[in-house]
Amino acid sequence: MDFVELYSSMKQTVLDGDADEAERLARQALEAGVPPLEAIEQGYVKGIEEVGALFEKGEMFLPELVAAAEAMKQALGVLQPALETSAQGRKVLGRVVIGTVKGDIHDIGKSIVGSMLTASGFDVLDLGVDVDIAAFVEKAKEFNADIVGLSALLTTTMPAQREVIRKLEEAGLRGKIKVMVGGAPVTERWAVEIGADGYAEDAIRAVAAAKKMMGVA
Ligand code: B1M
Repeated sequence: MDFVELYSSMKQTVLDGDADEAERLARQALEAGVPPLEAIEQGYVKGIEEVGALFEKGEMFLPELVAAAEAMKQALGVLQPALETSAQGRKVLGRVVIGTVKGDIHDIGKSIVGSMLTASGFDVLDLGVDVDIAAFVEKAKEFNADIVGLSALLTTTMPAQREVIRKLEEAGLRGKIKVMVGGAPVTERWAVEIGADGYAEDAIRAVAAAKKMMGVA
């Protein structure tokens, strides 16, 4: 099977919500030497994007969306550790606390961004999803973070990004901690409006933005 065919099968496993097959193909890809990020982006992400479009048009429903996300996560369970191993033994570029904001349980993109930052030499503390505004501030202090990364996938949860920035300001931490925002509905314009230090459209750009914030770009 060539890579193009493999990517197309990966996409299909997400559309079918077939978690076992998604995982099997992820293992096959690693054995064949496919770069993990390429498998994620050329294969599984294409599937979940199509699922999102079908869901929006009312041609796919919530149970199918859940199954598709499960298939994607099962594959990521195989591919993410492979992404992250490339960071071992390297100099730490910075410390990042990342999470999906309050009210929002979308974790796929945020986790890819976290893995890519790890792979690129950042120390990352992933707080998970539906993270309280105050928890970002507390954990950033505890972890001695240089950057707080806030992911939001819903237009209704984007305002929580602004709230975290406010709380960091109130805690007197904004001079020390940079804030990066992202997620499908988030834009550069929104980032500027809420006073974030950076925005990234995808995981590769998130690494570039984080490096820039640390002055290592
Ligand atoms: Co949801 N969902 N969902 N969903 N879901 C969207 C976001 C939606 C656009 C679908 C649609 O209608 N087309 C829509 C939002 C509409 C809106 O607000 N405008 C939507 C909705 C409505 C909902 C529910 C409300 C549905 C319902 O219950 N009726 C519900 C909300 C639950 C909640 O959070 N409270 C819901 C639930 C779910 C599932 C649980 C079923 C599942 C998530 C499972 C999981 O994550 N464990 C799910 C999924 C899978 C999606 C879609 C289809 C795919 C999201 C995804 O994983 N994309 C999504 C459609 C879409 O986005 N087009 C949709 C792949 C991922 C790699 O991309 O997350 O964008 P993404 O991350 C990218 C970049 O955005 C960026 O880099 C990543 C990697 O390249 N990035 C960052 C992300 N975070 C970053 C942070 C950074 C920097 C970059 O710095 C810190």
